[in-house]
Amino acid sequence: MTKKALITGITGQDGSYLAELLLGKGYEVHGLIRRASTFNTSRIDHLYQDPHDPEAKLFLHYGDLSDGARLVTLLHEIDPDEVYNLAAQSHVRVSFDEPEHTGDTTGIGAMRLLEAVRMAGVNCRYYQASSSEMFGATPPPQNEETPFYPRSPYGAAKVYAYWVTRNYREGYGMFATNGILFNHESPRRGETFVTRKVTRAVARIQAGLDDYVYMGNLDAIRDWGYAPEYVEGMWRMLQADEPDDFVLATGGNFTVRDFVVTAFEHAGLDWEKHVKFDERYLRPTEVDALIGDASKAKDKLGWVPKVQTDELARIMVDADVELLKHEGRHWIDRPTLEDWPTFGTRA
Ligand code: NAP
Ligand code: G4F
Repeated sequence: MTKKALITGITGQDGSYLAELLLGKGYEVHGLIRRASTFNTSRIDHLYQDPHDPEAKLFLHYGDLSDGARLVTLLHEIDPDEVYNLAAQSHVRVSFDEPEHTGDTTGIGAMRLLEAVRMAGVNCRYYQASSSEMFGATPPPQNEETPFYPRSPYGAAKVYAYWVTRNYREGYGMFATNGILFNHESPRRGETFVTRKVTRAVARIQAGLDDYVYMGNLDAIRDWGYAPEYVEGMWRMLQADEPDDFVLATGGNFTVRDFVVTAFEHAGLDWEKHVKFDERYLRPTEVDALIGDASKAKDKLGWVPKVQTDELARIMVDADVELLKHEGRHWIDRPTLEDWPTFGTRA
């Protein structure tokens, strides 16, 4: 029988790759999308299927993690076998500007969805998109046993979502799993996360559209992997015999500066001529170092990432150079992040 999956956050980076993966495996995929004044489906437009086609396998539904009643109705109607909760206000810097909204969607939103599963009486497996940001100030290497010490409203909200997921597992016997994912990127990464900001800037500078990119803390260490591999790990977690919690990471150790150097060198550019410091990108509290130990996922799920951070940087630069060629006029007309005025902070 065809399996059904519901993905919240289907319009985001991970949601789009996960939808692709599940459609490829023959799933019927349902995605939760927010109503917006402009279309927000650009990452999944290539997956479009005519809903009147009897063979159609991808369906989108309006909804929001802030609207619990809507979630109950949808779960009742869809009756999914697997639910992937990927929706969140996912930007750490922005969470300092919007702490209440971040807590409401990234934290309490997970509880609303779990409670909706329970209230709708659906027998499904649940995946929670937990984050290495929960480790925050606890030094690396970090694994499933590492204590949490979140350093942002986002990290704190994810800790709440993590524990409520465990609580529904232990309290109601739900198959509810936390994937504790370290940073993962791709050409579909949002343009204000640091990797994409850098690779997009490299493409623009190489094309002569910009001279500089302005950045914050270059000393932070991150463990950056390749998003398509990580969504495959999410799926593996829900195929396991038992619900559990798993770290996904490469174990790599790259500073933001290392990523910058790799990306600029790949395009034949000297980064020191083009990267400037802007203190508005600094955060009130920083997470200095995240380096994951994914041994448990390797042992129990057979999950092993292949793409390391240097290759990832090159993949993303190549993709942004190509994008600029094909969407040249759009990129030229579109303001860069630095063009927009802000009060005090920048994302
Ligand atoms: P992303 O690109 O920012 O996508 C976030 C998705 O959530 C978008 O589809 C967004 O919809 C949706 N969303 C936001 N608020 C919502 C709400 N109130 N109700 C319903 N949908 C809402 O994030 P991502 O990188 O794909 O990450 C996926 C998940 O993994 C997130 O929960 C993130 O916090 C977590 N995570 C990510 C990483 C990483 O490195 N990428 C690492 C660890 C954990 P719109 O398109 O309408 O904005
Ligand atoms: O790319 P970032 O904004 O990602 P961050 O804060 O690590 O969060 C991402 O990964 C988490 C997993 O660990 C996810 F849960 C979360 O949803 C998100 O996907 O920043 C990475 C580092 C930070 O240390 C930041 O201070 O880059 C530093 N940085 C330096 N200059 C910058 C900039 N970050 C951004 N966004 N923009 C800059 O100009």
